Amino acid sequence: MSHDARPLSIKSASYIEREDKYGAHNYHPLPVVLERGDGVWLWDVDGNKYLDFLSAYSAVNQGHCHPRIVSTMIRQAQKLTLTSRAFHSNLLGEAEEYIAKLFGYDKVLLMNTGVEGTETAMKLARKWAYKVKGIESNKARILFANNNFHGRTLAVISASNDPDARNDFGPFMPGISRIAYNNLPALQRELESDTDIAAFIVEPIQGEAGVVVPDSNYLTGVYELCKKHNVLFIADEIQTGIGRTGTMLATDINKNAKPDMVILGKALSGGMMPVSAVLCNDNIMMTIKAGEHGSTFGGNPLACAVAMEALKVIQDEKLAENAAKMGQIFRDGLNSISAKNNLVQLVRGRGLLNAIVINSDEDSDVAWNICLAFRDHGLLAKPTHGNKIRLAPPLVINEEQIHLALNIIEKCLGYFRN
Ligand code: IF1
Repeated sequence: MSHDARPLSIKSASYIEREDKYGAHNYHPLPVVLERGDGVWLWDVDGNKYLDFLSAYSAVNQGHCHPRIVSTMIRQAQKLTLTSRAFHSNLLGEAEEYIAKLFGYDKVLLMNTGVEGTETAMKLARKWAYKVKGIESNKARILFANNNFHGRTLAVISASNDPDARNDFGPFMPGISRIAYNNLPALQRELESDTDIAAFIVEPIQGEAGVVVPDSNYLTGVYELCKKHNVLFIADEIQTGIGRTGTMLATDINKNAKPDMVILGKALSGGMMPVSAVLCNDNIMMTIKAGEHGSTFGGNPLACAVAMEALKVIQDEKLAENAAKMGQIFRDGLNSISAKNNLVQLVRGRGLLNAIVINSDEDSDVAWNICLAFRDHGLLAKPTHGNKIRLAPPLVINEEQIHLALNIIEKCLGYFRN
């Protein structure tokens, strides 16, 4: 069976043609042209309304255009947006104190995009390796997990094993190793055999790999092995953080396994603008001296105001708690759909970071066609790595909207039953 996807309207097609003609072809978007967002809802240029089940890859956890964050942004934008760090500003210290105390670290280094957060974490790890751990200069190695995603700069794709992320972008950065994810013996072997390892950078749940949730003891094991071998445990919470998985940070659920360093991004600004942050204690953060790292927009007053409000919204509206509750209802619903339709091979996730694995080859277009059917029934999602469909709505979603989404998902999967 299949679903005859709705043809593009002339209006939508004209927007897409313009992008094709004047823009780089570095994405393959689902054919839908959006122009308005509010909470869990998106509208396209033809007025069609959709439940957003991607949340800009977990950057709009607070919902699209949250009124408190929008008004904070407008107010600050009319006052002072950017000074550069050549001077102090009245908001930087306030934001740094708020964020550092909220997550329980001595200090924070504010940057812009998520990948700048990853790069900053790598530079801090190397500085710490040479200045504190005492690794020989230029010998420090950083460990990553297979099937990781930490961004798209040349240093960070040097850690990737995804051909699409790496092909024809070489040569790559040295000083990087990779091990199997969710495999403590592999980590132990690497740490025992290579004494030049500065850090292990890992996602608490692998997003791009298709929402891969590790065993419940994995991150605690990572913490213990890194502690034993004097290696920094760095958690990339850019996608899993800020309430997405049902706790403020995904690593919060592992008691007594607090990472040495945490990287935040995406929903740190509620989807308003790029804001990223690296959190760690003084023994690591103070290894970078004045003039050794930074960026024009890093820690700008507008970002400081927006980030503080975005974090207050998550707490005031108890969005992490809602993610845990709605996520459980959602997974229960997906599992009951899976029991009736063998097209859904697997349901996995935590909080409102979930995915279904479709019973098809990775290179088949079934998942894509299912997402086209979702679109035609008022829900937006996109496949990741072929046969997995990530389902991650804003954390403001309510139970009625969860059931609406489940009805759409069940109906559309029914068109493609094996
Ligand atoms: C794209 C997905 C991809 C991230 C983690 C760092 C970054 C990301 C765990 C970098 C960014 C985005 C990037 C976007 C699609 C999306 C993504 F995993 F979320 F689905 F690509 F894998 N760490 N993830 O998820 O943050 O520099 O983008 O602000 O590049 O297509 P960024």
